[in-house]
Parts: sequence; C-alpha cells; structure tokens
Amino acid sequence: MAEMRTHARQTFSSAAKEKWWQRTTVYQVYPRSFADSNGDGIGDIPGITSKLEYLKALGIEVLWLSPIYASPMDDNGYDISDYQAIAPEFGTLEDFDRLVAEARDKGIGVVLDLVVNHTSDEHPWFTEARKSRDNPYRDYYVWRKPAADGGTPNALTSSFGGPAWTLDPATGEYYLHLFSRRQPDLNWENPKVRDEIYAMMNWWIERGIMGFRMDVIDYIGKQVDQSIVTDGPHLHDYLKEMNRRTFGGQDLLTVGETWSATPGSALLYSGTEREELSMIFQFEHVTQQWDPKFGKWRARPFDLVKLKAVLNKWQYALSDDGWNALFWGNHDLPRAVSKYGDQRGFPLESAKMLATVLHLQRGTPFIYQGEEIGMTNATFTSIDQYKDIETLNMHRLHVEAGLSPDDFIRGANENGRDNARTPMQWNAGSNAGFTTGIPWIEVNANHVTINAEAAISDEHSIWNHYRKLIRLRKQHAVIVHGRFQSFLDHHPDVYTYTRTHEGKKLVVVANFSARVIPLDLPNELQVSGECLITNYNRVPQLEERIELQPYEAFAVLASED
Ligand code: TEU
Ligand code: CA
Repeated sequence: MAEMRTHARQTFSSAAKEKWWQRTTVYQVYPRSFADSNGDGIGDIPGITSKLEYLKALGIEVLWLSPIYASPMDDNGYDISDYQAIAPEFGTLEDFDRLVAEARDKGIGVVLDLVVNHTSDEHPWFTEARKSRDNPYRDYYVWRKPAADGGTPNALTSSFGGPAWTLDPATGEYYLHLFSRRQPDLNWENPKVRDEIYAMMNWWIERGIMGFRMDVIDYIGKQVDQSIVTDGPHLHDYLKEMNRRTFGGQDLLTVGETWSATPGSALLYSGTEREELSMIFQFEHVTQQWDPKFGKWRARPFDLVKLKAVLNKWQYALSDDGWNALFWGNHDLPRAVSKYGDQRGFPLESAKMLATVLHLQRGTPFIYQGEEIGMTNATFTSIDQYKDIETLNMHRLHVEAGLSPDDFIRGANENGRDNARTPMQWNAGSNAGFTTGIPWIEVNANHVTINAEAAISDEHSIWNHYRKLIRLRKQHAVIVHGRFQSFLDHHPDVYTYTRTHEGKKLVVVANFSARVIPLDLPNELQVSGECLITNYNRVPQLEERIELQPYEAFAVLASED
C-alpha cells in the first residue's frame, strides 16, 4: 500500500514553493446520490468508479467523498458506527481500493470525510460507554449529571433542534450530542480517543488516500462546562498533534469544515508555518443571508453588496498566508444556480457567471456534484418528500414555535439540505440514469433537460465552462497566486475584481442581475488583453463605459502596466 502513496504523491508533486492543492480543483461526491450500480436506489462506490472517466474529462484531480463508512444512516453517514468498514449499501473495502487505484491511474486522488467530533450511538465505543459509569470507554464521550432540578446539565442546544443533552436512564447521566441524539460527541480531552482516531487516520492514509475533509473540526476543543463549543482552548493543540501524528509531511490535502471561522482563526488553521491544515471552509457568505430568528428556515432576499463584502474580506484576509476553500455549494447547502443565480430566466448564463466569479478567486475551488451541469433545488411541496433529519426535526420545532408550515416549506425549498441531495442527473431517461431501481429520494423532473449527457456534448454548456475554468487554473499562475483587488464594491448588480502577479493582470467582471447594466469602468479595469473566458459569444472591450448583458461574466488577461 505504501508504494501506492508514493506514486500518488509523485503524480501530484509540484514546484517547491507552490502546493499541488493550490492549483487543483476538488469535486465533492455525496455517494448516496451520485450513481447506483446495483439497482437498490442508493448510490454506491462501484457507481462512483463507473463515472471516473466523466470526472477525468471535467479535469478535476481530487475527489472528496462524503462518508462511506458503516453507519445506521441517521444522518446519512455522518453518524459512524465503524470507521474502518464500508457501509454495506455503499459496497466493500475491495470496491474502495479499486476506486482509489482506478482514480489514481486517471490522475485523481481520493479525499475522505473525517467525522471525529462524534460517532454513531451504535459505535461499540458508545454501546460500551453507556453500560456503566466506570466502563473503560465511559470517558470516550461527554457525560454530565443532571442539574439540581433533574434537567439538562446546561442550555447547550443541538444543530438539529432541541437540547444537546439526552438522559441515559441506565446510568442516570446525560450525554452530549451537538447534532442528533444518535450522534454522541467524542471527548477529545481523553488521549485514548485521540490515539484511536490517529491510528484510524493512518490506516486510511496507508490505503492511498490523498487527504481528509474534517467535519465540524472547530468543535473538537469544546469546553461544555463553560458552554464553549467552537474554538476551544486546546483546538489548535489537537490539530497540531493530529498533523504531527498522521498526515503531516505527506503533502496531503486537508480541509477543515469550520462554520465558526473568522479571518483570524483561518490563519491559525491554514497558515503556512502553522503545520495544522491546508485550508478551511468558512461559511460567512452563507450565514449572512440567514434570518436572525429563524436562521435558514425563513427565505430572505439576495443582497449582492453584502455577499461581495464577505467574499472580498476573505480574499484580503488570506492574501499573504493561509488558504481559502472556495465553494458555492455542498451536501448541506442549496444549489448555487437556485440560490445565487437565475434558474428560470438565465440558467446557463447565471450558472457560468457564478463559476467564473468563484474559480478565478484565490483559493482552491470545490465543485459539488451536479453544480457543473446547473442542477437546481428540489421542488418539494410537502414535508413528506424530505428525508434530511435536520429538516424534519426543524419542521416539527418551527411549526410548534408558530412558523406556518407553508413558510417552513418555503424556507426548506430555499435552503434545505435535501436540495443538494436529489440524485445526480446523468441523462434524460428514467430516474435520470441514476438508478434502475426506486431512488431513495425523488429525482428532479428537470433532468430531462438538465443532465450530464446533454452537457458533455454541448460546447456551450455549463459543464464545458467549468472544464475551461479548471484548465485555466492549471495554466495561469496569476489565478493561483495573483493578488486580489475588488472594485465598485457598492455596485448593487456588478462584481468586479483583479488578480495581479508577475506583471500579469486578470480583470474579472460579472453582472449578477437579469438586466442590461451600463457600467463606467475605473481606470484600473480599462485594459486590453486576451479574453480567457466569457459566458456570451462576444469579446468584451474594457473601455471607459461598457454595457453588460444579463449575467454576463468574463475574464481578460492583460499585462500589468
Ligand atoms: O455539518 C455541520 C453543520 O453544522 C451543518 O449541518 C449545519 O449545521 C447545517 O447544514 C446548517 O443548517 C456537518 C456535515 O456537513 C453535515 O452533513 C452533518 O449533518 C453534520 O456536520 C454532523 O456531522
Ligand atoms: Ca446501490
């Protein structure tokens, strides 16, 4: 197995100063919804392997798989009952090894989803821990005595609604779960827990993976008695220890999911000299759109000025050190073209505009499965169509709290996690070519027009636009290393920025509206050069006054005067 890693590393090795993962693009697969090879209606690992040619043609070099491990699937695999076994519905370890080998032969590395803030309540560690207060595994988890009134130890709440504490009657103590009650939090203060996790990580590294995406990794330093959940005092100690004892020095890609990240903490996670992680996902561009009281469950209007302010802040903050992971979507978020674009009026133009704006920024771009063909949010009208535990829990709690069921469904239609989990749309045929069986969640009816087969054969498709962007990043150092500078920050419809590096200037201009926008360009943007990419078949002249078509976006490469 070790020789597999050396080969993989050689495949991806790059110039000394630049990290290979700065010039690549990552594709996220949600295995349950990607490709079903055996007709049970659930995506699986052989299904992913069957689509490697598609992924290679797109040009991606890293595949991030959402969890594939043994799990009761209470949270679709983010509740792990055996970290070193494959969930039977996804396949076998042999299937996994075959995927890694065939992917590597196509120049693609596999990154696994590391979910170590919590396990499933069916993990043997937890079934042991709950047997008695003095069980050897008891303090693998976080237990507290009831409060004086018999209630929960404190007011911590779960992301999936309700208290973060559940009483275990057998031992009369509460256990902590920041997600579902079937996802008990691990106690990272226990060195035995850390030893077990590092051993498991090294076992996967020896199987030839190229890195980890780390689920809610900002939670592992929690100090529950002070109600500290994120950014606990030992968080970075643990990450340095993890780096040192597992992936450190092996040139792997590691990305932390850190909803609590700030530009300051991002530098702690991903600074070059920090020896912690390669990069992090921050979510400020997502949460700044949420309702103060009902969060994502109350639909709110889109505000470009606010979105630009957040994206720009993160570009500036990590200009000289640290590294951004750039994304519009993932398995927890609504579809990009539905959330930020115009899926009804200008689906192609707006999806390509969003891709252009994101992929030409500083950071590593992540494509969520289906984003590259413009897949849209689901069109569910009843709570019965939803499968996601978060949505179902929150529906019950919000309706109990007085939010009208229709309001909740509107919120779920806009921001619910199942929007990203409808099956990948491969063709216009039955079940979009995802399965020959009955899909575990409804296929979007628009697969008859929005599907990979149609996209690949259409030179003007969103898919080909992504393919071009991925190639541009490999070709132009200014896209990887260029200094970011935004312009017209207060313009309500247009996003424009430059990237400058070694005498080159890339000018990116994007109209985020369905209207024709006349625009006076600042001097810095009045350049002549090579148009690297555009979503209209015309070459823009960057003169003093230009006129942008609906959702028009382009990038011009000039010499930095
Ligand atoms: O998500 C962390 C997380 O906080 C999100 O679920 C977020 O709370 C929600 O999407 C916002 O409404 C990670 C995984 O990505 C997610 O799929 C898991 O459910 C969760 O952790 C628990 O493992
Ligand atoms: Ca299957």
